[in-house]
Amino acid sequence: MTAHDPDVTLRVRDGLADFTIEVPSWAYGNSGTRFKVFSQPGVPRDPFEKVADAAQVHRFTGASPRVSLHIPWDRVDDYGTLAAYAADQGVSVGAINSNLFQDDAYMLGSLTHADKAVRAKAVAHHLECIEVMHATGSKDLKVWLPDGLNYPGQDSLRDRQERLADSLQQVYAALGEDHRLLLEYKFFEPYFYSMDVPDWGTSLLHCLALGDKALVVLDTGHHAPGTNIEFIVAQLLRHGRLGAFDFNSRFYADDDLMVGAADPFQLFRILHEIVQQDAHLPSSGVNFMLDQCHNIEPKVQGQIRSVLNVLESMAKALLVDREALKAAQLAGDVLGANGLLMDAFNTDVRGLLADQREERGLPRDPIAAYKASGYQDQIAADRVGGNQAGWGA
Ligand code: LRH
Ligand code: MN
Ligand code: MN
Repeated sequence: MTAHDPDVTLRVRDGLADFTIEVPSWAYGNSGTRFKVFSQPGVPRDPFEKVADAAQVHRFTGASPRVSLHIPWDRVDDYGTLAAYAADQGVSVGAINSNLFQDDAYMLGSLTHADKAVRAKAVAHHLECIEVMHATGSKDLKVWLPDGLNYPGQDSLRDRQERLADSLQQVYAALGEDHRLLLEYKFFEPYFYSMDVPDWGTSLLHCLALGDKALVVLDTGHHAPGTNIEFIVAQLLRHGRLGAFDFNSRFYADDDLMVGAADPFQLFRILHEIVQQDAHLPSSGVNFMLDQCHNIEPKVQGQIRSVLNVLESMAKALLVDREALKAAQLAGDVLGANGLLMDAFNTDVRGLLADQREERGLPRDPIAAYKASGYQDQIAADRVGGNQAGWGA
């Protein structure tokens, strides 16, 4: 297979026509590990500057028109002004992420806490996030629950699920008509014995109890090593409950490295399941987001690279000849079916994507164009005293 066959070119162009990737506001601030946060020149000093950086990613890729916010990291006095600024920059506000992991009150839990007053505080935080959604036009409330236990016996596993169901119900009831609640799972960290939403099954059960507007978020870094993530994708799509991805890549834990950097083949396998169920089309409602930190690499460039990595992988997934694959599968042609996937994965689509960008008036090489634009030098000169990702920025 070559990427230049006319029908292949068309399939990729059509498949990517309305495919977008949402970028996170927190990717542009300084970040690091628990050992060291590195400072980089020109990092944003406030949410407006984060939005400006996010807009650069869209300007050069044409594929990332939304930026997710994290509250309170991106708290501002007037969210309408922030949304208007985003629109001026050519992007819009995407998901609103709540934050339950930076308050002393939540040491033993937030939405699951044994004390009703702490649960009420955590629910109230989500009501604030819903207000932000109304003010910015955001449709997705994204909840990652950092609650869990470090020691067996520390609290009742069962009671925590009951409390969580009750808290989530209160949040769900406050959603606007066209809002969705996206519930993210993670199997470990910040607690290490048991997390309260450790896996897709737990997230799905809570979503099913809540109603149609509750969907699961799959963060690719939140599974045990070796987990077959594409199976989870296929299963959630089958039930119409895959709300969003947090894309990133990992070698060991929740590394938050650039998507497609550690295991491009896994990304391809995931996107193959997406394409098989037409979930790359906006009508599927799946929000493809990045959730990454660029600790040691330049941040805007890191985001551009990540968007390109997803587009490349998606283009390869679109190359797979669905009819031929189905025929091989039904015929029990093991090697034929596997060969169709491997051919697609091994096809170099970079030239094809550059051609298609050019057709749309975008740069063939977005990273080179960004570097040549002078934006990075400008922000390094203009912004003195940029902040850590999240905290205070
Ligand atoms: C938790 C997580 C979640 C948070 C983000 C900062 O590990 O993936 O999505 O909101 O990191
Ligand atoms: Mn995440
Ligand atoms: Mn994470």
